[in-house]
Amino acid sequence: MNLDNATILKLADHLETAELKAYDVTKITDDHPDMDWDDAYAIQDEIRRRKEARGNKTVGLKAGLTSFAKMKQMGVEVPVFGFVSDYMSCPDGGEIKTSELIHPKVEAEICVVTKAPLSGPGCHMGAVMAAIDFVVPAVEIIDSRYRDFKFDLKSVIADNTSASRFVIGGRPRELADLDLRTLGVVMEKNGEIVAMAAGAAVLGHPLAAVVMLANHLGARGQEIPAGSFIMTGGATEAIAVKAGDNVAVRFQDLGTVSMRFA
Ligand code: 0L1
Ligand code: MG
Repeated sequence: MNLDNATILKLADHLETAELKAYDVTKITDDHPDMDWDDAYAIQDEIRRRKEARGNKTVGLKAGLTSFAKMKQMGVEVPVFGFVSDYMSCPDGGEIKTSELIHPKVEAEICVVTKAPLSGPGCHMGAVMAAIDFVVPAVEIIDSRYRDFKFDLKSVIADNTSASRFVIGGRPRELADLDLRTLGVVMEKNGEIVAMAAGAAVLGHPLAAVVMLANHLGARGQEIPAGSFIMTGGATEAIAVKAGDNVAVRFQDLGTVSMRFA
């Protein structure tokens, strides 16, 4: 690590305050060009610690930048990992207040809930398949705290991978009843199709994101606990939304997730 503890704490406060008060900031590597991957995750861990100390529960884990469309959109080549908190969860068909956000975008995500712990290194698709309790669709609302979504990978990891809100909807299904690679996703905004994809757009198979997450945590002495909700990453590019927009995402075999932005 290249940053001292005081700087980690200061940057966590800087980014989390921007999130909670909904204002944007410049990317933190501008002032800290030597910061490394461990520094970036240490800042994210400190943001998580602050939320939990305040009474917010961590209710899920997320992989981001897992689709070829998102990697291209963001000009990066490796996924990132973050978490979601209880207050980020919004009801299916409900309203999301844009006044609490900076510049939200929506992503269609195939998600899973586990029934057994998963640990790396050495985690593989078979272990992940055996550990899945059910598959469920969700929409993630990302909201980078960085001005104009301009960041590099370390800055975005520190910013908890732009996590902001999420909506779980549709219906849970057993993994054995689905082919996650060919599962189609159609995103509509105000009744018009704005993006579409199949599950294979996420790293060739959405569960590959769970394998990577388990191995990422394993390298840090952590595991995915049983009962974890995991978002595997947007299958399509992220679509910008504003007050007045209605979004519906139709997932083949999993149902529809919808929300309106006020
Ligand atoms: O969930 C995501 O894919 C977000 C990753 C962070 C980059 C972004 O804000 O698009
Ligand atoms: Mg996402």
